[in-house]
Amino acid sequence: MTTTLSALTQWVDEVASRTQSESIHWCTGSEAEYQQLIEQMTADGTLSALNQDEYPNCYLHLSDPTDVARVEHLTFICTDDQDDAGPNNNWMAPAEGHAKIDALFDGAMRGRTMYVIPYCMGPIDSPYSRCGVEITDSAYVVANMKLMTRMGAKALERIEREGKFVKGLHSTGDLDPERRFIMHFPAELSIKSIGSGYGGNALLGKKCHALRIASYQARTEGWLAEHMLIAGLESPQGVVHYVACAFPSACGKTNLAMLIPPESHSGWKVWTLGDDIAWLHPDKSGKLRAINPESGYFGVVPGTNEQSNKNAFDMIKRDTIFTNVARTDDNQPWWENKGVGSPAIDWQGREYDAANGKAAHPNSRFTVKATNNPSYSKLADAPEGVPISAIIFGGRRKELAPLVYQARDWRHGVLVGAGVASETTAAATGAVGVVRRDPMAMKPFCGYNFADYWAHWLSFEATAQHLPKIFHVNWFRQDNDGKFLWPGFGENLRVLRWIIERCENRVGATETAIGYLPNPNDIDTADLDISTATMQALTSIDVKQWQDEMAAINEYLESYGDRLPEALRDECRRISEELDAA
Ligand code: GTP
Ligand code: SPV
Ligand code: MN
Repeated sequence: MTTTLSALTQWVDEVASRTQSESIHWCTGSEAEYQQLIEQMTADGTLSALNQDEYPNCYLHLSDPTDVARVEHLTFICTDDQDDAGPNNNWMAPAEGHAKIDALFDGAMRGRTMYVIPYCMGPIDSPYSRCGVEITDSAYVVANMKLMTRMGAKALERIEREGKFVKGLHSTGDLDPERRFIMHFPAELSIKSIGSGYGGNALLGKKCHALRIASYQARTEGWLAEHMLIAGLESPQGVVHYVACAFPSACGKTNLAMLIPPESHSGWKVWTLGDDIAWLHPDKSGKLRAINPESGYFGVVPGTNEQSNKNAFDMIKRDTIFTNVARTDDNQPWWENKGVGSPAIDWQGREYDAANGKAAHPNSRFTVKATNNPSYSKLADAPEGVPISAIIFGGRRKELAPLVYQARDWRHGVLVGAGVASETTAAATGAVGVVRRDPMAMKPFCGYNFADYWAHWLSFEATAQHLPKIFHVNWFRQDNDGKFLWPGFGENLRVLRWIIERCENRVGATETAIGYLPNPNDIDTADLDISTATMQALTSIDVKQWQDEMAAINEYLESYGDRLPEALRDECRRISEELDAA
């Protein structure tokens, strides 16, 4: 396989000559190709087969121990003007970025095969989809891209037809963290990444293309590329509402996207459209429609068990690539809170010893295609996407943020999104558990200045008449002993029900300075073991704490200077004044 598109041939030739790759493999995306790659990787030690009786077609990859998560400090947006990247991004001038990373690509693929992966983000026949080509020297990346994207011949056909594609160049390099960079050149629709084999750094269709480059494109084209799950919530009456939820990394998107209703909620059903990324477009009727650009899940493994997420637990029993989990003595994958089995070998391939810390890396991941999910919605393949009733922001806040509240209107909702803060997780290298601002859960993923991004969000008020209602949730409030106040997981459906009822104007609410909160009895907890006092704490606000929070949000927003939209400044002031009056 080669291509009729000269721009692509030219680029492939250029890369081959710079990197000195030994051979070129054009990926077709066929099952046979996938199996051949798996065989090759089990032969060379990149993968090892797991217990094939219990986990058919499942494999384990143990990464370099210094290469286990996203590296935000090594991720750059290269725009001519630094202000276009904004205070939310690391910046380098494009010429400097190219020079720096090209030097690392010189000869980087000597003795290695260079894989050319044409891929399509989104249903292959959707006008909302966008294509790219990733060149990589990692067979592990190819196999993951096969599960995560629509990859191969069909994508190449579309690319040849359109003549336009995002260029992603990747090499694992020597895995030295000192020679690791992930650079984005939005104006050139190009990405260059070297020195890491880890998901978000190496599967360039995902965060690099579908969020950073796509958000930049979306701004000029009038849509939104967001770090959101998409799920359909079906009532016992058969009415389905689609929601899109933006929670920061490792804050519960995968879990919510495949939620199993509690026993008391028979007749309810949750359908998964996506667990990480949503592309939202205003349609002719003034609604926002969402597609999931991905076709697989790259999900957090630890914590996945029969109780917390049975759909995921079952889904990853076959056809799955595990990265950095532990193994039992009969070669089954194992992780913290799996609920069954015990570790024999840890994620670094050592005999398990509790003194060495956790058996599975806290950011160990599974890769599996979406169609293996028991709650998979066929509409994930619909070219026109699904209409969104509610946008739900959230984060990990052990204090302050109530279980749920609703923004007064779109403009207020944009402020709620811009003010999101969350405790950091193991999804990125660095300290865990530190509260930081993560607007719209996009801090690591917005390809341009957040101030311009908020202005873009605000602009939808004028272009789409039937915008989704906007909410904020927090499953992570804790008591003084560090125990979660809310049971979470499947029980979150109770909160989603209130959200739907609000969308349908079927339930009242208490109006507060920060937005609408549920009335005490409007969240159904009849069969839950949770006290009235706890529910009271979860559905009320502490005015003093919120005054401080609004001051912190205001200070954060002001750090964006002149570009900050006046509307956000006004909203912030309005809420602070209402809190002062309360
Ligand atoms: P990325 O893939 O990194 O973008 O993350 P994600 O948002 O999809 O996170 P995921 O759903 O994988 O959740 C990560 C962690 O949050 C796991 O350890 C879960 O067990 C935990 N978690 C998810 N939902 C809940 C919840 O409702 N309550 C509590 N307490 N923990 C939750
Ligand atoms: C995240 O960190 O938000 C992820 C995992 O979804 S990764 O694709 O590695 O970025
Ligand atoms: Mn994510």
